[in-house]
Amino acid sequence: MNSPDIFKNDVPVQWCPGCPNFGILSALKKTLADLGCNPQDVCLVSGIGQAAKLPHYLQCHFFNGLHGRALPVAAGIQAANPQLITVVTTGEGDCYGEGGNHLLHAFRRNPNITVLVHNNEFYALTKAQGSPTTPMGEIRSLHPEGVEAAPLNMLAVAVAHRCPYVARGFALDPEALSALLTEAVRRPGLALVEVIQPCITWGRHPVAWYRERVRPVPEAHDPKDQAAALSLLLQEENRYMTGCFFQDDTRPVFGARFRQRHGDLPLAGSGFPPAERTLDLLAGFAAHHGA
Ligand SMILES: Cc1ncc(C[n+]2csc(CCOP(=O)(O)OP(=O)(O)O)c2C)c(N)n1
Repeated sequence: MNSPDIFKNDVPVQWCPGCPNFGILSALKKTLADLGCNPQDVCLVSGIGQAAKLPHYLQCHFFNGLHGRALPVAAGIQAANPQLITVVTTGEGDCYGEGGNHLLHAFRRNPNITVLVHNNEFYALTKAQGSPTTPMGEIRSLHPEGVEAAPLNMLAVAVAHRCPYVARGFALDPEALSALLTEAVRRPGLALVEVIQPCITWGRHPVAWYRERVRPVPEAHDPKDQAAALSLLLQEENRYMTGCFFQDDTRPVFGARFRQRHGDLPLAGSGFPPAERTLDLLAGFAAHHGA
C-alpha cells in the first residue's frame, strides 16, 4: 500500500471549486495507492471534456487525445504493454456520445482497461448542452424545448455484452467509489464504472437532490447473475443505484491470443522485441495472405 500523495502534482486544477470531480480524483488516487501502484505503473487515457482533464492532475503516464477516442488508444497501450494499469477517464458525452462506437467494440474485444465515466448528464465543458444521458424533455442550453431523444442506459448495454465488471459509484462518496474502482482495476478485462457526478454550476438539481436518490444495490443481489443485473438496471427508479451490478470472470482478455503466440514481452520499453521479430511477423502475415 502506498500513500495517495505519490500521485500528487502541482498542475493548477481548472474545475470549479467544490466540484464533485474532486471526489473522483481522490477516489482514483486512493485506489492506485491501495493497490501499491507507483506513478510509473499507471497510464491514464482521456479525450476532451471536464472529466477528461482528470489525468492532468495526477502524477503518472497519460495520453490526452481526441474527443471520444480514448478507448482505442488505451486498447493499443494495453496491447503494447499489458503490465501498465490502464484507466480511461471520460465523461458520458465523450464516452457514450462521441466515443459510443468505440465503447461498443470494447465490449466485444474486452481489453484489460478500467473505464471511469463521470456522468453529470450533460456536456459540462460546453456549458450544459444535452448529452446521451440527459433525461428526455429536460431543458438544456441547446434544447430550449427539452431534449427530444431518450437517454442511453449504457450499464445495461454493458451487462448485455457480459462486460466483466459493471458498477456505478457516487462522486460524493469517494470511499465507496474507491472500493469499486479497486475491484475494477484488479480484475482482468474491461471494467465500466459510471459515476454519478452532480454538476454544481450547470446542474438542474442541488447536491442534496442526488443524495436523496442515491441508494445501494440490494444486499441480496448476485453480481454473477446477468438477468438479475439487467433487471435492476432496466428499472427507471434505479437510475441512481450504486454498487457492483455485474461480474464475469470467464471472458478472454484482448491480446491474450496474441501473447500466447508471441510471448509476454511489452512491445515498448526495455523489453522491446528486436526489429527482426517485427519483420518476421510482417513476413508471416504477408505469406499467410498471399502478398
Ligand atoms: C468532435 C467534437 N465534437 C464536439 C466537441 C465539443 N466538445 C468539447 S468537450 C464536449 C463535451 C464533453 O462532455 P462530457 O464528456 O460529458 O464531459 P464533461 O465536460 O461533462 O465532464 C464537447 C461537446 C469537440 N471538441 N469535438
